[in-house]
Amino acid sequence: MKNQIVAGVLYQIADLLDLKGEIFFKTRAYRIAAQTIEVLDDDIEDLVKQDRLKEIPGIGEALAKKIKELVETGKLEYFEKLKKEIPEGLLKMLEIPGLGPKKVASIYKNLGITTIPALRQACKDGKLRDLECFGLITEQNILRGIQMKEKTSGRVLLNLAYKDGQNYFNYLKKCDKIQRLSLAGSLRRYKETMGDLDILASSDNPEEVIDFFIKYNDIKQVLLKGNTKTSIVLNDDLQVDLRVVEDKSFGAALQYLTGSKEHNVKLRSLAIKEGYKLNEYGLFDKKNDKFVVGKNEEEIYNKLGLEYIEPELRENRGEIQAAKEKKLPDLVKLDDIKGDLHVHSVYSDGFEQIEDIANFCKKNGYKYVGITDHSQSLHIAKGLNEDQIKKKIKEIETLNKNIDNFKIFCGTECDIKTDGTLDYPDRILEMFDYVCVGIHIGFKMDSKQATDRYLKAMENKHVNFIAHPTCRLIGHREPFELDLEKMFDKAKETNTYLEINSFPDRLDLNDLNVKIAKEKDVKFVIGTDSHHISHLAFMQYGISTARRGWLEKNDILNTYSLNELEKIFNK
Ligand code: DGT
Ligand code: CA
Ligand code: CA
Repeated sequence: MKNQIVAGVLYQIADLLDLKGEIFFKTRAYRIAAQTIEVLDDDIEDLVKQDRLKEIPGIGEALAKKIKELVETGKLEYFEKLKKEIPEGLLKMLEIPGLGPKKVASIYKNLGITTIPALRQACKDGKLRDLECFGLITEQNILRGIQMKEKTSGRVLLNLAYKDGQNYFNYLKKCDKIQRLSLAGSLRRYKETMGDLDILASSDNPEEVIDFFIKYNDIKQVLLKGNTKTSIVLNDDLQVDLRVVEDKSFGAALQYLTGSKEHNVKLRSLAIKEGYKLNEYGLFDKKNDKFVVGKNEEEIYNKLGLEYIEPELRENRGEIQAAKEKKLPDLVKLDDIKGDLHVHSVYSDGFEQIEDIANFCKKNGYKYVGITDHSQSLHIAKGLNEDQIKKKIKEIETLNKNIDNFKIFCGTECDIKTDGTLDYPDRILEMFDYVCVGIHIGFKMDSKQATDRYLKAMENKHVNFIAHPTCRLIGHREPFELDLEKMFDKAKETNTYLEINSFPDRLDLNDLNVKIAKEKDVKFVIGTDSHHISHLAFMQYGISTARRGWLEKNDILNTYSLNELEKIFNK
């Protein structure tokens, strides 16, 4: 059984418990275990076989027993029982952004509603506004949430698609009939969500390649099997399309299949202007249909008078013009990152000791790490009071004495209160090496309130960067409607960096906003917001967002050397 299936069951248990009105900590334990298992490198089946489940942080006796039952029998009695208690449609209703378990339970209890269409109708008929704790605004928000869910549903987050894509790719590499192989489509462009995966292969024996492709062991259904194309659905419901072409067309096909559609349309019209015809088989002379180039993408771009354009830039956001003028950015790379400045430890709601985090970071080539635990008012996340901060600073000082060529910074992720003041007074903020601030409660604000809250926070001279600025959760919570123009101007004026949060359901700021902010000369931090060591690898998704936002190395604080960074923090 796949890690993702086990994680899926745990998520559903958490939702069901929420609907039953169980306490926060019980449901949270299931969610955290699910998050951890989802990104685990180890196969959950192996861990069960080797009796090693309890090595996973956050998994105790009771949870280990349930996972074991689920993996060994394919079923979990506890889950089945819960599902019988609660109508299935309520779980679907929980997926509506802005609708929590308390409200869903109340809608069910008072109105007997168990499906989204019935809920939509009830909102339109004005039946919800009279329930306790509801109102006209809630009704409108729910309608908007339903719309949003319809917009994103069926799309898969980058990290999960990436894992599926890599696994399939590694399997296909073993096919000796394949000459060249590449991921394509939105995954090669590292979009934040995928509709489906696209893979391209070149071969003289396309049918044998397709036979090999559909023998993959994670397939639920074969949708289509042609001579040079096939589509399947994986067990986790993600569709994968394979296209097989002759090797001389590999570059042209890769260019076509990588997209985006908008980029391709623009490129094709440029080709026509230049006297060519471009399609997935190659670049052809318009007059006599003679094949010009097609083996590599570079040749095609170059023939059209362009520099090679990295896949992440191919969204028709000015990249073709920039390629013509040789003004494409020199995109930042994962290797440029020298450390992570947004990491939680056991001091607040993270899972590991600072020492373990630091050793892991150092082993993986980082030069520094910043531990940013939550601030005092965030009780649910075990925010730190003054005594705990002092203890943490001491501990970090001691650790730093015993570790060479590496530095641990003591930071904080300080909450910004509703009035824009910070959760610690200046006297305490001064104790940290640096300060990151973010909004974690009090989300109900109009555009002006939200913007003002940030503008005020940025006025505080201790603030170095803003975490996950729009607070969106992809598919679950809409971003704040900020006046970004004002935000970016203030960030520039106060020298406040903005975070690209790498958590796959955040990616916040997103690619578009990053590009706009960069045009205003704003600088960035790429943080992972890790609560577990396995989350540190999310850095790659922050990097892909940065690349999609046209960022170069120098735009990003945590590409700086330890020396340079210390200078900036000491200013
Ligand atoms: P997705 O799957 O929604 O996340 O996004 P993509 O970009 O992977 O789109 P997909 O899978 O429908 O198609 C893969 C690529 O094929 C796309 O990026 C560009 C190319 N393509 C698909 N349809 C068209 C089209 O109608 N015109 C052109 N020029 N290219 C297309
Ligand atoms: Ca696709
Ligand atoms: Ca496709």
